[in-house]
Amino acid sequence: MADETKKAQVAQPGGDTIFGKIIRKEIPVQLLYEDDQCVAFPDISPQAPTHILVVPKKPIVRLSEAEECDAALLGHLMIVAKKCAQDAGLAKGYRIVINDGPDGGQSVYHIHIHVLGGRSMEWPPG
Ligand code: DGP
Repeated sequence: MADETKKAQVAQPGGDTIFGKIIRKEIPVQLLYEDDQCVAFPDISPQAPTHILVVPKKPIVRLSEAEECDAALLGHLMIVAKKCAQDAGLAKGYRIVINDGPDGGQSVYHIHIHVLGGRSMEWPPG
């Protein structure tokens, strides 16, 4: 089951991902935030007591493929991530993560920000 889920998450080049289906409301999630540019919802496999994903509606594949014209959108995602952390009560702090590519541990090829909190984070990350 876990393997099947993992396979389903990995988009073909230029293809759709599970996040595209979530954005189009083809797959129900608990939406924590939505505007014209992005959505936020809990991660299905939380790595901390609070684990939220902030996903742009524009399907940028990965951070390394983002362009100058995406700068405002990427900044907006950070502000939304901050708001989500505040709404989740993460007053003691939190961690923001963007995984990029195979070595970065990216499994869904539609760029997203992880907001992790509710416990003390370690450094360096694994
Ligand atoms: P990354 O490995 O950085 O690409 O993160 C992808 C995250 O997406 C991973 O933590 C699990 C999460 N995820 C995958 N599929 C789903 C899903 O269908 N629903 C939700 N809520 N999260 C998902």
